[in-house]
Amino acid sequence: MPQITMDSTVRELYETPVGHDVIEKVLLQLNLSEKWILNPLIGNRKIRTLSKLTGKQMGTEFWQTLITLVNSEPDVPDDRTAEKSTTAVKPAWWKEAVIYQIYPRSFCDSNGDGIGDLKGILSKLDYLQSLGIDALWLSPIYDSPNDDNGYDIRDYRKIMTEFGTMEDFDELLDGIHKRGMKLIMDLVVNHTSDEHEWFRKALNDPDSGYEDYYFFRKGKDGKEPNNWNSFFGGTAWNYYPERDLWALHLFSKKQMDLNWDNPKLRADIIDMINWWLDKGVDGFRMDVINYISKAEGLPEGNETVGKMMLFYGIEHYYYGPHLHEYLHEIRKKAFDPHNAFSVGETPGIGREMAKLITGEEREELDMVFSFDQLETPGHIRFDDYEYDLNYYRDYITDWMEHYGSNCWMSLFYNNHDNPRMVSKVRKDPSLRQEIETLLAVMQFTLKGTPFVFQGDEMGLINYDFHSISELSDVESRNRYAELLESRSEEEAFKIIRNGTRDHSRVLLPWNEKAKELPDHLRQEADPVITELYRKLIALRKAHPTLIYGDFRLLSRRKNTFVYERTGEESFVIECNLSEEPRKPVFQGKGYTLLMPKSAFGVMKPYEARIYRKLK
Ligand code: TEU
Ligand code: CA
Repeated sequence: MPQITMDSTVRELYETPVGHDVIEKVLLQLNLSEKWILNPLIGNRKIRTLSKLTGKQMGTEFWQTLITLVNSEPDVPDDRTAEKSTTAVKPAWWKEAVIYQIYPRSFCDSNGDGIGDLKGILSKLDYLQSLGIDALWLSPIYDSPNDDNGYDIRDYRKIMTEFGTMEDFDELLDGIHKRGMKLIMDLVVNHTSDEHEWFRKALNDPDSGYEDYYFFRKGKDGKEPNNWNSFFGGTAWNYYPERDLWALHLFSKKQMDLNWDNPKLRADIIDMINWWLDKGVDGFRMDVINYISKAEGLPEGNETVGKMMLFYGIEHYYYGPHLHEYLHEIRKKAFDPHNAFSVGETPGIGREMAKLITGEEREELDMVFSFDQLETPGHIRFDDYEYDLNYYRDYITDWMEHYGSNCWMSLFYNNHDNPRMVSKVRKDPSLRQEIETLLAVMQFTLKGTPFVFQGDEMGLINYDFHSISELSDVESRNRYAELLESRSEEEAFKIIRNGTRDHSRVLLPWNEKAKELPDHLRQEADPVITELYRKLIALRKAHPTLIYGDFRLLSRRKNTFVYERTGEESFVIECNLSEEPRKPVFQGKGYTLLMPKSAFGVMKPYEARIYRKLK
């Protein structure tokens, strides 16, 4: 790939994988469309000229920082998009599967202590199997002091006491496999708990050999080694006076980043992964896996990038210099020998970078979660706004059309880090069922693997939290404390309530203890939505065209999303993306309407129709 310089044009920058994704991210932040770059007036300008034009606001360093990041990636994706390649999609179980994410702490409590546990999950395996679920992804169940609900691991080979024992785990794994399902564990190896043995040894004994498992650094003029800040507020550095050293933590003060440049650390991690795979685990979801390689010397974060992304230094660790090398190493030394599945959580990674991580010829990860579909342009999770589904249509169509046959998408709206999409689309729950039906129809008929988050199939919505005391999430509590420096309690709480991760973490309704919660924290499971999920999952399984079939957009008129899936069969799906009834675009001639039964004429608010071509 040609090196980009200040004399390259914006268009040349945009044609590089990292350049494409970064510019897309900037346009997203600034709520500008791609036309801006494609317009020759901008596209043909030299970067040097643009840096002069934007000098004051963005500073010349910004462009140099960007060029360094772009040139750090020598490869370009092997582009197997429809127009460039006829290679068929290689079949795989995880492409045909429907995966269900469980957040153990709030899923099912078997012993009445109000905390979900492994025996609780075991008791719900028949329910999950009857839904048509093929694999379970468990958020962390390892020994942890729970500063971040298990994403701060103290011992990778021990089950968290509150969740049960290793015997409970073995019984659960056996129960899952006996029902022909698979188990995906959560791999949290960007950081460990500060109570992990490695960190304690590193801190207490400089000659333990574990200091270099982390990022211990001398301060600068008595201050932090650099200006990086934490995702959970404040600086990303802890100071340890007993050693007169600082240590890096991109997340909470008790989640210490691991130094993946240390080959001994990588060997220990790979041993641990193989230990679980030898036990029969079928794969891993890999937590913030794109952050594991940090730029040499942990350089200062660029001011403009920090302001724009709210996180200083992110350009030095979200797509680091050795990321591909380390992902390839894990693949070769752990996943391939066990034919294990891998999906990476990769916040900030765009479409082209995702291809370089998941292209099957790259031998790195099978899939990634990209998160740009979760908020509409110019918004963040804590903003008070309603999600415009026209953006989701354009986002998903872009990936459907450009994410080649050698890559495979993950399809999800919810997880344990976000409020529920149905409530983002419309706060007032009066059309809840219609919106949930629309979201499910798209999730199970678009091309990719659906990830259902616990409660999606129950029709759950966001919670009307009344006060900060009802929230336990470390990110929400830290952010609330920060907001109080400049706002009233009421204002601060309103902002936190918009985006708190606790919306997706309340004890599920089938738990006895959930019935003791105050009314505003209780919801009932909706059997209509559960039956809908059962039907859609069965439909997808019965028709391989809905899995491997080609995708083609038929209409993207305002508030309209019509697409077809073709292969052995042909399906057309028409979606009304708004609460305004409207005439259908697709007439359905020569097709039979599968869902909803008896729908015809004007489409109701958020209505979605599935047609199958008659033989
Ligand atoms: O999340 C990583 C991540 O970047 C975010 O989604 C994050 O939760 C938050 O939105 C920061 O802005 C993963 C896990 O999914 C999350 O639960 C953990 O808290 C985090 O990593 C640290 O392990
Ligand atoms: Ca329990």
